Amino acid sequence: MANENTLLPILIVPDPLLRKVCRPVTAEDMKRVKTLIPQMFATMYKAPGIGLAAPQVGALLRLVVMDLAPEKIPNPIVLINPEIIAQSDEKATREEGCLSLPDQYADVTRPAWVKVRYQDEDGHKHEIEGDGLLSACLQHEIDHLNGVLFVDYLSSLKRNMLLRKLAKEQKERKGR
Ligand code: K1U
Ligand code: ZN
Repeated sequence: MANENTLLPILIVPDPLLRKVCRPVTAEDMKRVKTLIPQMFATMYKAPGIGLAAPQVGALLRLVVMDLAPEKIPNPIVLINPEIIAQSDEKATREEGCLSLPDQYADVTRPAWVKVRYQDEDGHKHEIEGDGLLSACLQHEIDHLNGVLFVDYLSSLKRNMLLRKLAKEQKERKGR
């Protein structure tokens, strides 16, 4: 029987669902979304990860969960229909990983600071802004909602190397 602790399978590249543009969450989706949120947190904490977007678990909705300090004081954040409303011209480069590309990491350059508008589970609007890991994670997760993956920011040489390495490791994993 599924409950709030149910772990959802995380889709792995090249699953075509990871390349879809997700649709906005509407009032009619809220029952499903309220079931999905605790399951997404349980899945993210178990992985472990600091963010998870709904398409990574096969739900093509504009929904993200994040917790930047999962091992310290929990600070779970739910972002429904998030949108970047401002960003800096200044760029920052940091290493990113992705639960849909297990064990693959690369330096990604993005705007250093972003401001994001989103709704909570009660439909109230909020804004969150930040730089550093928060900025990278917000952008990474919102990218997922648009079918964009961090490898898309790499040169084709680096991207192909990383994707070939992932395919090889996944094949080995399945053969075990
Ligand atoms: O969306 C995802 O696939 C989750 C991803 C988020 C992310 C990581 C780094 C930069 C931007 C976005 C991850 O959580 S990968 C795992 C990870 O970074 C991590 C896991 C445990 C502790 C600390 C970090
Ligand atoms: Zn990711």
